[in-house]
Amino acid sequence: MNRRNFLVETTLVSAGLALAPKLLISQTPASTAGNKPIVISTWKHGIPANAAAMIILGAGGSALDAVEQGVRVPEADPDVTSVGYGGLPDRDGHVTLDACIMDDNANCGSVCFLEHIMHPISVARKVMETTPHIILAGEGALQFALDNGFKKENLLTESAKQIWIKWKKKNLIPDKRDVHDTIGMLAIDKHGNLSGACTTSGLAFKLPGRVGDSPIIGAGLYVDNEVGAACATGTGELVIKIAGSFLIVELMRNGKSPAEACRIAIERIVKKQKNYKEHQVGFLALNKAGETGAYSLAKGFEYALAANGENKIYPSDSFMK
Ligand code: SD4
Repeated sequence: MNRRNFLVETTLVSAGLALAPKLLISQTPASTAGNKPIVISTWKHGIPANAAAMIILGAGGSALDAVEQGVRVPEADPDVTSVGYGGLPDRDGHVTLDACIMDDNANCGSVCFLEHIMHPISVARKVMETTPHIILAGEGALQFALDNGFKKENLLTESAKQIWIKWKKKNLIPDKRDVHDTIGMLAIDKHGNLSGACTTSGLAFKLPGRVGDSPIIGAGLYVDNEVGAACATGTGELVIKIAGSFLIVELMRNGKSPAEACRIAIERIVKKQKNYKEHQVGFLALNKAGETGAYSLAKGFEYALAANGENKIYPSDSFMK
């Protein structure tokens, strides 16, 4: 078994997904323009996350509350090995988390290199709402969380630990296309206001101290309530280099559709990054009119879209076919 298959298989089996029934995949979503509320999020774990967000939006709640509550679902799910509790650890066996949130007034909050806290997204929201700062990191972020009533917990599940031990023993170099699956979520509420959230345990087996794109405003997430919102998943280093989510929002400001904007951002990565074939990056976008779009570097990126009374998985178009 090559190292790519090893990682895929061990991750899937540990997540209980290998035997799970296949989710129905529709090819193209119907247009969502004008049909508020809408929630869009990355990967299959976006389905239960969207469902939680839609409960809030359906009751007339804000996009901000919806995205926070939505991404808390995979954060607390031990079977999701790329977000929060159950996330795969860094090289030394520590689960370190990155998250950020942004609202319709350009307020934002972020935490990075945070350990022991199940819901980094809610800590990021607290940073946004109760401090004059935007980003808190590491020990300082942990202390802030504890001071604000968050509980210190062990986030390394037995199965994530076993995957890490196996990885160490075989001395495998993780394939950069397999060790991600951040949840990024964008929502528009019934008033037409946009917000977004992004939360992850980052690249599995990363160097201790490494921070990815997910807590970086403009890279993993960006929201401009006049224009639209975007978020990212995949190799964070590539996303940071092009300020991916900000770039997509600016492209939409200049008239591109969400899908075109995501494609142009991926093409920018291809142009600038010689070894792009070794990576995966996926972008999602949602504009003020309620149109959505997605595009990825490699095949296999999927997203969950909840609108018009449905909540379904769709495959993203990709640069590498
Ligand atoms: C990162 N974008 O840290 C994230 C990776 C990811 O699950 O998708 N994580 O680079």
